[in-house]
Amino acid sequence: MAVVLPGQDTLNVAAVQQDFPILRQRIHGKPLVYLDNAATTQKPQAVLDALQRYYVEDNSNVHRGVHSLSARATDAYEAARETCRRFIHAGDAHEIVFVRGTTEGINLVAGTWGRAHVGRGDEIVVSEMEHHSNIVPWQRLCEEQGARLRVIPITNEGELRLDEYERLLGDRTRLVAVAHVSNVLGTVNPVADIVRRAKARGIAVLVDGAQAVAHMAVDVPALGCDFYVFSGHKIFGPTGVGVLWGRRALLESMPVYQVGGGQISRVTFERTTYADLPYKFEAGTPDIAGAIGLAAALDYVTALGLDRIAAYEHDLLAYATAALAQVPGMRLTGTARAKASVLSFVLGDIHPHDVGTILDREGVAVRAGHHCCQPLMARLGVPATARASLAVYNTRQDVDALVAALATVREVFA
Ligand code: 7TS
Repeated sequence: MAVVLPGQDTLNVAAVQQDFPILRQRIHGKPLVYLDNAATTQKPQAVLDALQRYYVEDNSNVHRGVHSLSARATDAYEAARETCRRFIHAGDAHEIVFVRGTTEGINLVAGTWGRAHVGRGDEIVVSEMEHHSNIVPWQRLCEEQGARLRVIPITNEGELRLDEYERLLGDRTRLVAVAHVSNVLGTVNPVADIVRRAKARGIAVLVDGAQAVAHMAVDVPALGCDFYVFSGHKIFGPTGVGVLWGRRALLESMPVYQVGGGQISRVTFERTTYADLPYKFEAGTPDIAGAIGLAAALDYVTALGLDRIAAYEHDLLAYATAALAQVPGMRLTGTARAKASVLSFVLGDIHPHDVGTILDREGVAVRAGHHCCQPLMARLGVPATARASLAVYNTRQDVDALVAALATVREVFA
């Protein structure tokens, strides 16, 4: 079945669902309604096939062998790098560093660029809505270097206070690190604007794209940032692989991160010189299959069309927002004007973990907890939320199932 309806340029979501074998199952006797996509997405058959094909036909180590399998593995791994480059419209495949995921990408920048460029009295700006992965590496860097972490506050709706942001930027600001899309609030941050204001002062910007890439087209030159990071598993690819993109000149100037095999140029016991980009940051055998699977996922998403995905999810989010608003006791956290695919909520005084557990019994998978955003929870004044997060294979029927299951939750706690 065609995933794009011929002549209509809209997605055939029934066909998209068919591409995801895991969705065809029952949980506690009920059809699975998977609404935990911000944590991780499911994998289409095309990705599963790419992983299988690699291990069945091409498995070998990259960059070292003279034999045919190694050449094929190397070609596929480097082709995956090129697919990643194209996907985010980067200019140069040497700027694509394969990492384990967003967390490792941010740690790499903090541990190398950060140590080289952030010193005593300097400042790093993050926002109140960041995931711990985009807080803790900077906090540790600040502690090590005697620098200071500054925080952009948010409004009650969950938007960044750009006036406050502007005020935070100063002579000592070395880096701004912000999420493209919040994993709790769903807020789509005005990244191009954030970058422009930082760049006007010569400040570097890292964008955490973990929650953006599966939901909207990302064009790093248009954003103007210096680093962009994302995880494969949040865009229908495998776990254990992700991408750090950085401007070539910056990556070239950065000290190495992990050291060892694959990232060196020449080693003697006296001295080691390192390989060129991107290999200087890819020590050890990489996740070859992961990179190939990620490329298959990006090809899959590209065939669906990011703009079509964004339009479809925009409608679905509006439908879900209106439907949840009808649920008695519902408090939606995150009502920014620009939002993507995430609905966090608190239902009366029922603990979000209880909400999540009962929803699971109805076949509906959501996440409950602090979502690795404890400072944001403190700002919202809640210990936790329940979170439904949408992907392109979700439908209005899924939202209806969520709403029906929430009625069951309320009955249990009545
Ligand atoms: N940044 C954001 C905005 C995220 O949402 C996540 C993961 C990360 C960074 C870390 O990504 P990783 O692939 O390195 O783990 N977010 C979530 C979540 O919301 N629920 O589980 C993981």
